[in-house]
Amino acid sequence: MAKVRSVDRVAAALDELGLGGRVRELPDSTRTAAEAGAALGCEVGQIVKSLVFRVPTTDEAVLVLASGSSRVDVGRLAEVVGAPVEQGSGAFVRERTGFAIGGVAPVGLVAPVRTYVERGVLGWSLVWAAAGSPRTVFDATPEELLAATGAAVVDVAEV
Ligand code: 5CA
Repeated sequence: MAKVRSVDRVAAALDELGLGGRVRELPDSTRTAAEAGAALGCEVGQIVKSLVFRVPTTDEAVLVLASGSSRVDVGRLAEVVGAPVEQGSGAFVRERTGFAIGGVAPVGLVAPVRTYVERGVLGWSLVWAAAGSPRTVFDATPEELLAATGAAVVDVAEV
């Protein structure tokens, strides 16, 4: 497969989804939800974290799109998945998504990954997600994000 820059992969995926032109490159780091919120001047809850987990028994990857103000409870996620889960290593994240940590996007992955949306994301009219690098983001409504990813909404935040 030809090597395509990860930000270009995300932009192409968004174009195909009818969400073209949404990517914004920022002068400041958006590597973490807190940094992205500060760089965009929005609430940290509006930042969508794209968190990659691994199912040790099957080596499957699971992507959780979580509100920046939520923490994913791995016990609750394991119940949804039906098997124990652990946080994916940096190498695992890169292999399964084609993105480095800090720039993992919900679309434009190198291969399909089972994806869930944490319910807290639905509490905002507009959210921002990473677009393939630690300085790029794109905006979407939660409904657009759900349609783009085909993800189910799940209650996996720590309470
Ligand atoms: N660009 C922002 C959102 S716009 C972003 O990517 N945020 S994030 O939350 O999706 O990515 C940071 C996350 O990467 C952290 O919450 C953490 O779960 C994960 N992470 C950070 N360092 C490591 C590491 N060494 N190994 C595995 N996961 C890590």
